[in-house]
Amino acid sequence: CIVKHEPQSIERLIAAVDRALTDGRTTVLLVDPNKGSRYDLAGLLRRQRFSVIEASAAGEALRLLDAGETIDLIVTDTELDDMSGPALIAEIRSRQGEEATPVIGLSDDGDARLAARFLEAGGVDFIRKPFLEAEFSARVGQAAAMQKRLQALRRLAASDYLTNIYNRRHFFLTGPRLVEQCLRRGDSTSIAVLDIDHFKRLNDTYGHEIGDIVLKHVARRLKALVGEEHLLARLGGEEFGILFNGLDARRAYDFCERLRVELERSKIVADDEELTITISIGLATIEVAEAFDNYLHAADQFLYMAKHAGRNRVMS
Ligand code: GH3
Ligand code: MG
Ligand code: MG
Ligand code: MG
Repeated sequence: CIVKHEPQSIERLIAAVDRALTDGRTTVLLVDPNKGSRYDLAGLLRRQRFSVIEASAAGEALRLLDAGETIDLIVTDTELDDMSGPALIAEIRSRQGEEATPVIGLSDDGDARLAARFLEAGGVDFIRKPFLEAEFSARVGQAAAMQKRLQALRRLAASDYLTNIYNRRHFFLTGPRLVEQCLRRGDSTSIAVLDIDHFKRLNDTYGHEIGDIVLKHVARRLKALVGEEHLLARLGGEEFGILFNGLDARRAYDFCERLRVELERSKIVADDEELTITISIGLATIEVAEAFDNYLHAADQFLYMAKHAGRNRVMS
């Protein structure tokens, strides 16, 4: 395969970061047991055009995080009734791991060692009360901008540059965790490997650029059909992977069969050509915990069988 995308991919990279930086508002979770001070701080944050969610204690803050609220940054008083600032950070980190939401601490306590303790625990900044509004806004603004940049880079690291769906790296990083979750709740699950039939012939006939358009089309259709519930990625070349979030063998098979038929029917317009493609799918069901590679290997073997049986079919 000839790689022709280098200059374009750098532009895409910059554009994606820019988009992420301007896209959507930043949501701040404000934790303060004191109603009056919470009201003032929320006012300051809203003036900075942040969306603000309020909590009066650490427990409430953790519940909001557990509930999956979108929270980009946490601003917390470090003397909460139910937990210290450093303890709250430790709790957040144990739940969210490396990608934990950044936390800024606030305190009116005179103890000079507090800032060091808070920052050592993993806080990104510490602001002593009373503070100048301009300084508060500048510090919070900077932390929020940094977090947005980090989120944009994480998104980029997880996405395939041609098709914009998840890449192989993301599939292998998050797949094992999803399998573990499924098995822990007592569900079996399935993994599918999809491969476009005779794609080399399509490239040879219409050219690599048209091949790319077809790949993007297939990825877009798959994304629309698979949705957010299951994990879809481009594994490489003209090959895609789906890890089903707890679909058993029967339901996964029906799902794959539907994908196959949808793609077979789908008309792809590229330049003046109207093209159609077919895909072959290998599907393996996961019932017991094993190395993630083994699941993929099993699905690959079924894919191989599907190809040999004449392509444009699902084998499991
Ligand atoms: P089969 O039905 O057995 O899967 O045959 P195939 O031709 O699809 O499979 P093969 O593995 O022989 O060829 C895959 C082709 O995919 C070869 C390669 O040039 C092409 N390819 C891989 N990545 C890209 C890409 O990013 N863009 C384009 N246009 N083609 C690509
Ligand atoms: Mg206080
Ligand atoms: Mg192929
Ligand atoms: Mg292939």
